Amino acid sequence: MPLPRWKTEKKFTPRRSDRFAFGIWCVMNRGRDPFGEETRPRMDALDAVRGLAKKGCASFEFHDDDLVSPAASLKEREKRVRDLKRVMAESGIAATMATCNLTFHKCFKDGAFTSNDARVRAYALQKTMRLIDLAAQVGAEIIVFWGGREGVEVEASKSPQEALRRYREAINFLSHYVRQNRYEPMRFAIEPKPNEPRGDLFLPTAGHVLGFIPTCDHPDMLGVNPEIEHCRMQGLNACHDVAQCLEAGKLFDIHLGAQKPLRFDQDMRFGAEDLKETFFIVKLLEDAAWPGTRTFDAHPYRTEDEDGVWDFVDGCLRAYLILKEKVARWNADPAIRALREEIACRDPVLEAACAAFSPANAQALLARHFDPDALAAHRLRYEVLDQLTQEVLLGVR
Ligand code: GLT
Ligand code: MN
Repeated sequence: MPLPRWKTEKKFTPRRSDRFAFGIWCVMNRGRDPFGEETRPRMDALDAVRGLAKKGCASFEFHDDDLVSPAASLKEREKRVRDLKRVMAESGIAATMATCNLTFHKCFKDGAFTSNDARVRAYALQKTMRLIDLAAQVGAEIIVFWGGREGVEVEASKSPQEALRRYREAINFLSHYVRQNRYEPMRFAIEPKPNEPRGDLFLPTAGHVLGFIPTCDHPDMLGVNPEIEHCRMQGLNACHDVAQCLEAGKLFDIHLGAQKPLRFDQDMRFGAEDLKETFFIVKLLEDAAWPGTRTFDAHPYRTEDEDGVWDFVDGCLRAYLILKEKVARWNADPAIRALREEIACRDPVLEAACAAFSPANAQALLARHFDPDALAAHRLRYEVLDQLTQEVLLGVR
């Protein structure tokens, strides 16, 4: 069978300067789900890192347990870290984010930082401090907190206020640990998710995380890691979630993937669903020249074999680069520009008067005559604007 064109095509070939990354757990994913066993063989973390470097990724993200079993001795652990650093140096790939696996072991069945059991909470802190040390060794400057087990099924089992207080205590403890060890500029990003694997998770949306951050000891060190799939699981507009993090200066990391709304966490290839919303997320990041890493957190379909894993990687990377080109096309499109100018309906005098309160501005606005019917008569040609967007995306503009 002839190769798909993109295997040999120069255009849309990822470069390090595109700052792409994957969680290594995405390519190590073996296709297991709650109803079926693995469909792919094991992939070693170091092969995952090598493979991603070969695909043009600038960096990768990882869990402590992806690299080394929690049961490993200190010696085994150190050897693994040395091997990882060698692979990173050889293949020219960096580690940008590290995260502690506080979900898999059964001791975390009722939470880690929010467990009712003080011993579990303490173990979670110990495991995370070790992960932070590991991150510092390999140069990962972002630590993600995804509280996959921080939640409840039985409301009577846990006070939600108490749980949030415990969550805060853990984040505070660990942020002091980073500062004590002079690991700055290391920063933390909390990744919200509404449910799954728990019935309800604490800190379910970006908005909840943004509300939580200022209540912590070192809010400057704290940001958000929004994931498209987690927003869309709730039927929320993922683009608006990302925008709010960006606007607050709190977009520390991002997880890109695809998801049908209001379902279980599907984690599909970036671009596989809702192209228009995905396009606007790429537009947001590119227009803002967001300096962070474009990280994919999704997994190959369970139907893929070990080669299909790399087709999944190619697909995510190409989808981003193609959408980035569409963004440039959309921004430069004369008809779209003219329509947006018409819609903007600028008035420098009024804009200046509204921009900040002063007694004079308030006076000027109170004295001004407005005709609401005339305001309503301004035509907003959104049908055309949206159709033009569709046509850019469909490749006819
Ligand atoms: C897990 C989860 C992701 C988180 C990862 C970080 S692990 O795969 O589904 O959304 O980002 O711990
Ligand atoms: Mn994620």
